[in-house]
This record gives sequence, C-alpha cells and structure tokens, in this order.
Amino acid sequence: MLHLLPDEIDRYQRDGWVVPQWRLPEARVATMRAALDELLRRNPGVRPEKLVSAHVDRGAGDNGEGVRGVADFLDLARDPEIVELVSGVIGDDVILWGCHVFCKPAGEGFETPWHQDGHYWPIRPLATCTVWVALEPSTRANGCLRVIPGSHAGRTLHPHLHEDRQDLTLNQRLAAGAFSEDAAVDVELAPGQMSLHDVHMIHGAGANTSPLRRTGVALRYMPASSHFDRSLRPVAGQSGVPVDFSQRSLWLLKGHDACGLNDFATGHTSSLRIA
Ligand SMILES: O=C(O)CCC(=O)C(=O)O
Repeated sequence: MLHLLPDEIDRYQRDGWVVPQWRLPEARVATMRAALDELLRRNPGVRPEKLVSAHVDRGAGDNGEGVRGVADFLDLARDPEIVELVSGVIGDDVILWGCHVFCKPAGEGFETPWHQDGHYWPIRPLATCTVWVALEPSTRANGCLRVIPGSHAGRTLHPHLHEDRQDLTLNQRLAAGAFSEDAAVDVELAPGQMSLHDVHMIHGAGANTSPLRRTGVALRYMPASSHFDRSLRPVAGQSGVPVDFSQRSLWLLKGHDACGLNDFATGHTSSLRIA
C-alpha cells in the first residue's frame, strides 16, 4: 500500500496542502470521466459546480440534497490507496463524510471565492482533509485551486461575508484583512493528480473563461476523534449550495469511532453500501 512520503506529510503540516507523488492510474481516470458524464446526464437542472454528495446514488431518486449521485464516486472515495494517503495526515480512524464534484464548464465556470472550508462545516473539533482529484487538466487559465500556504497554521477561522451572487460556487467570502493574495500559489494538476488540503487553509479558484472544462472531485475525510454534529448549521443555509447535514451519510473507512458520537445510520438506505 502506498502512503504519503515523509516529506509530503511534512509539507502538508507546514503549508496546509500538498500534491502527493501518487496519482490515479489512467484506467481509473477514464472510469471516473465516464462517471462524470453520467453524473452530468443525471442532473441537467443542477449547476455543475454544485454537485454535492455526488457519491450518494439512490437510483431514480435524488440523494436528499437535490442531486442524483453515481456510485463510482463512492468507490473512488473508498479507494484503499486514497484512504491510506489521508490516514497519513489525519490518523488511523478515518470517516468519509462528503464528496462534492466541482465541474466548471468551459467559458462560463463559476469563481470559488477565497474561503476556509471549516467555516461551512458542522465538525467539532474542526478537522478534515480534502482530497481534490483532478479529472481534467486544472490550470490557472481554467480556474485551478489557489492556496495560501501556511494560512492554516493558527487554526483559527477568520470572518466571512455572505455574497448574494448567482455566479459563485459558494456564497461566503473571506472578509478583507485575513491574508494577502500576493502569497497565492496555483495548484495546477494533470488528470489523475490530486491535492490534499487542511480544513483551515485559505483557498479559492478563479472563474473558467477558457475553452477547457475543469473538473475536480473533492473527497472529504475527518478523523473519527471529531464529531459530525448534525445539530449545527454553521452557515445557516447561506452557503450557496443546498446541503443537508442532518441527513448526510457517514462511512467509517478505517479504524473505529474514537469520539463515540458519530452516527453511521442516518442517510443510509438499503440501496447504499455501508462500509
Ligand atoms: O474546485 C473549486 O473550485 C473549489 C474547491 C474547494 O473549495 C474545496 O474543495 O474545498
């Protein structure tokens, strides 16, 4: 099994993000591109940047969050190689709690405002590693992720402001003063490459005005020492994406529920494979 290299773990801890050497094999990328086509086919009425819980496939019905999912995304999220990578930075008890496909169409892909993920999520203590898997080339020109290295280090959440615009992937933007955009690094990835980022790290992404579509699958993993607290509503319905954390399915992929409070039954039906 491939783990993160010691140097990659160091960089993740120091910078809040890393692109590991390991990448998806070409055949797997092809499978996931076909899954993406199917996901888009199943969701003609959903903006492709807002395909939340794309891994929850309930057949003809939606996933409870307005999207008809595709099971291949759950298979990807449960890929033992990816779970081992994540385990390298969050420890031996790993819970999968989310999968968001951010597909930015050519020419009109939405901007992702600068933000910290932790602002949006009901996890206490706040902890998550996101694995952002590129299914298509992701470059500065088509709106790749942009990160502020080291911005996670204080482990504090800075104030965000609500932006009532229709052309954003998310509607909360970091208020001015928390960081300098001059420090931003473009995370350019080839298909099959991935980045890992920490829940406190400041990041965003430009609009896609290029002729090339850009798609990333954001897989969200938390250590089971934290609680996914369904009673919290951090952004009170103002995230810009119609999420429902009260019904969100959790999968324990490795180890045990160290905090003892996580609920692995809600959101699972007989059609969903529980790990
Ligand atoms: O892909 C994007 O544009 C945004 C992704 C993001 O913010 C995330 O995965 O946390």
